[in-house]
Amino acid sequence: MKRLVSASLMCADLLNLRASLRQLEEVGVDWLHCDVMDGHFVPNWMMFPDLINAIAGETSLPLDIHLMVTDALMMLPRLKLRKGDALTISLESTVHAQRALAAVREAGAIPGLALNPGTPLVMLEELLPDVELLLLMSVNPGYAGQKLVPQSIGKIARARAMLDGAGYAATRLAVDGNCSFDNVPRMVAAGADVIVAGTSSLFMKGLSLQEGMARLRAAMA
Ligand code: S6P
Ligand code: MG
Repeated sequence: MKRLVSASLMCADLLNLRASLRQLEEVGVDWLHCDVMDGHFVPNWMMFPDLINAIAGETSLPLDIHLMVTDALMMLPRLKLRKGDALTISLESTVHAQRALAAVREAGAIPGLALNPGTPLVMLEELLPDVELLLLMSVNPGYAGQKLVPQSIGKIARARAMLDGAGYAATRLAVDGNCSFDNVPRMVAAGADVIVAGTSSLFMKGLSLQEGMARLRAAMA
């Protein structure tokens, strides 16, 4: 499976988002990761539907929308999803996760499911047919710039084995949180194929996006 870089837009220059989008296209990121935070599920606030829809109108790159909100189903009709966009819900916030995943597929996007570091993989078992993108949080959601929860690497390997063993080899496995130049080789070796790139790599202080991207691709090779 081709390994993808999903650039975390909350780490880009938020006051110059249009210019950031152009630069991210130029350096060749694969997806644009849009974090949505509602101040309830996580103690922070980030992108809202109208902003995400405006971004979708401004780029042809697929959007990788990561909902960290208490009510994913309420938000779904407000998003103008395009074919190829991914919409990931947080399992811990969503009582009717199967319904939400089916609604995302029905809306024409790739249905994704995110698990917090403390959520065991067994919670995913009954949802496997409904998930095309599994996003493992390798930090507790809410902020950029946090340290890896160390047991995440083993969890990636167990998740990949679980997916493959159950006949879901085509399901993508994303990792989000402290995907640093040091951590990414271990994440990829464990079976991750989408790397969410934030302040630990692509947007590292003192590096240009070109340098960050080159180092990240090398770490993912
Ligand atoms: C965190 C959010 C992430 C961050 C990303 C930042 O709740 O879901 O997508 O933006 O993890 O990356 P880094 O390298 O600063 O940890
Ligand atoms: Mg995220």
